[in-house]
Order: sequence, then C-alpha cells, then structure tokens
Amino acid sequence: MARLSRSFPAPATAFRGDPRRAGRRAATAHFLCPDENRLRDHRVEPGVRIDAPHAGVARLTFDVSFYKPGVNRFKVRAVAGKGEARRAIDGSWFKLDYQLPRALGLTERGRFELPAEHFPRRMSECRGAPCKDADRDGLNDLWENVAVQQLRPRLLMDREDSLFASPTDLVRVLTSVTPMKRDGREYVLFANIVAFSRDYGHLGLFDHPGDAEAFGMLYRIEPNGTLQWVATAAKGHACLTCRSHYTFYPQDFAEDGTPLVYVERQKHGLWQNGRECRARAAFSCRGDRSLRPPAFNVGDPSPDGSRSLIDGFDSVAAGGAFGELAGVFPGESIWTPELARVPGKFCGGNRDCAPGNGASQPGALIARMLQLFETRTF
Ligand SMILES: [Ca+2]
Ligand SMILES: [Ca+2]
Repeated sequence: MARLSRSFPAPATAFRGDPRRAGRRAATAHFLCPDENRLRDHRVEPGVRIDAPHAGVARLTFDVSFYKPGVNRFKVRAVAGKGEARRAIDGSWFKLDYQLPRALGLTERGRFELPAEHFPRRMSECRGAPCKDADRDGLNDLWENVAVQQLRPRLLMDREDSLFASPTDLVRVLTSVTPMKRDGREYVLFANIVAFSRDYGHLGLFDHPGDAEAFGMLYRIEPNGTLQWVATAAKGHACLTCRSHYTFYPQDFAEDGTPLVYVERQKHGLWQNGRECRARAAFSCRGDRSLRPPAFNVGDPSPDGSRSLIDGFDSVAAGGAFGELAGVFPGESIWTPELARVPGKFCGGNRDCAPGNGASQPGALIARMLQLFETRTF
C-alpha cells in the first residue's frame, strides 16, 4: 500500500481563484463541480483560504479534488460584498486532466486494491473534498470511477466482425458499481453493459440496430480492504436461434490483471472464459483482435432515476464531464425509457429502429443483472 501511494500523485490539487475587486471583501465562495450535470451535486466548499498579495486584491485559494480519471472541469463562483451591496464574481471553467497509472490497483489476477489513503471506498471513511456520493450508494464516487476505469474489460473480438468495417459504428462500456451484502460480508458488483451501435446478425439474419450485451463481475471485500473476484455472469448465445442467457464461469484475466471478455462474431454475445466460449458458443469467438473501449460509471438503478449519473446521451456535452460519450448513440438513453428514441429500447443511435427490433435499454439490463446476483448463492 505504501509503495503504491508513493508511485502516483494524490488526487487533489490547489486552485487559485480570481482576484477580488479592490475595496470588496469575499463574503462567500462556492466551488462548483459540474461533473454530474446537476445543481444538487454542486459542492459548497467553506474552506476557502484568502490572502492579499497586493493592496486592494484578495486571492482565493481552494483545495480541489479529482472525481474521476480523465478530464475534470471546475469553476469558482464568489460573492463579494461592499457595505450592503453584493456582487457575483464568476471564474471561467478550467480543466484538469488526471491520468491514472496503467497498473494502478491491479496487483494480481482477480485482485483489485486502490490505496485507501487516496481512494477511500466507503463514504463513511472519507473525509474532505474528494468525498462525493452522487448516486447515494454509500461508495465514494471517486473510488467507483477509478475502479470502473481500471477494471474495464479487454474485448477479444473476431477480426472479421463488421464493427471493424463500419467506421461510424462504436462500442462503449456502461458500468454500474453497486455494493452488496451477503451473510455479513461485503461485496461490490460491477454490472457492465457493452453497448455496440449494431448487431450484425448471422448470415444475413437476426441483425438489428443497437446491441446491449451484459456481463457482471462480483468482488468480495477482504478484511484488509482488497477486492477479490468471486463470480462472473456473462450473457452469450448457446445456440443459433435461441436468445442469449447468463452463465457463470471463471473469469479470464490477462497477465496485467485486466479482465478478458470474448465477443461472439457479429452477434456480440459475451463470454468471460475463452475455453467455454470456444466449446459452447453458437458463434465464432476467435478473439484475434482486441479492443478496450472507454468505460463510464453510469450510476445505479432507482425507480425515479435519481441515482443515475448519466442518462440521455444527447445531453452529454463534448467539452463536459463525459465528453467521450458525446455524439455517441444519439437519441438513446441509459435509464429513462421515455428519453430513448424508441421508448425502453436501445437502438445504438440508428434510425432504422422500431419497438420490435432494438435491444433492451442498458438500465433495464443492469437492474435485471443486480437481481440475478442478489438471488444467487456464492
Ligand atoms: Ca457512489
Ligand atoms: Ca454506484
């Protein structure tokens, strides 16, 4: 743990705000973190330090924290007062890019451990600015976001898959990180949807716009805080004409600890184990071309959508928090049926979609995956 903590920077830095106008005093200053695109998630930071480098100028200094790997956007808003008068001072947006070391947390196959001094897992153990829980699951969102990034799968595809011949077709991983409890022990479930623009079918049949494939990895929390893999369910096709269904097999990991997921040619059913895929899948799982798409923490299921972090794809701004999702799958949504091009469906951003031919919405698949793990014994 100590060795790890010295090998990368702590996820916090200092920001110096705009000088205050001469003759005014800073009454309040708010630090805004827009990453979840909702006002209620903006964080008020009372701990602003003020010094005076020159006469008539006050400088505000904030400690700010990263909430996720990649680009984090920040803005400072202050209210300056003179007598009874108040004046808002808005800083401009600025960005900090936080790149994780590739091997962070991946100590050995099937184990995952982030240094707790920088990435406390539970909100109850978290102190200060980096602590945020916008999806209200008790897990610190920074920990969730880093875990999603580090444990995102490497997809082993068939090099003949039409995805590689369709430059506008895309694939993204949408992940819900959810704590679970069993017999007094703690677990974390990574419920992943691998979302493709299209399912290319088999020999010209069964193709459809939008393809949302599912696999979930369950980790047990060891007494020392390490995550230990215990089970994976992945949804693949065991015969040409049957629907995909979940099977539990041991998870394959690469030597560097990355989870490996085999993808059926054209149909994209998922298998967490290469041997089982080759033995049982109805479609080829040659795995001779690999791909590791970006993954996003999309929040957790809730009846009113209040625990989602990302929902409608059209509301994702290119310069915003989840910029790599901007322009991807236009007209689709993760959680809210009514926000989708075809309500309740995932069409991969394609217009040739109808209630009968799209995939199920990612949020509905995630909710069903949670039920699957909640009702199974390990
Ligand atoms: Ca959380
Ligand atoms: Ca979560």
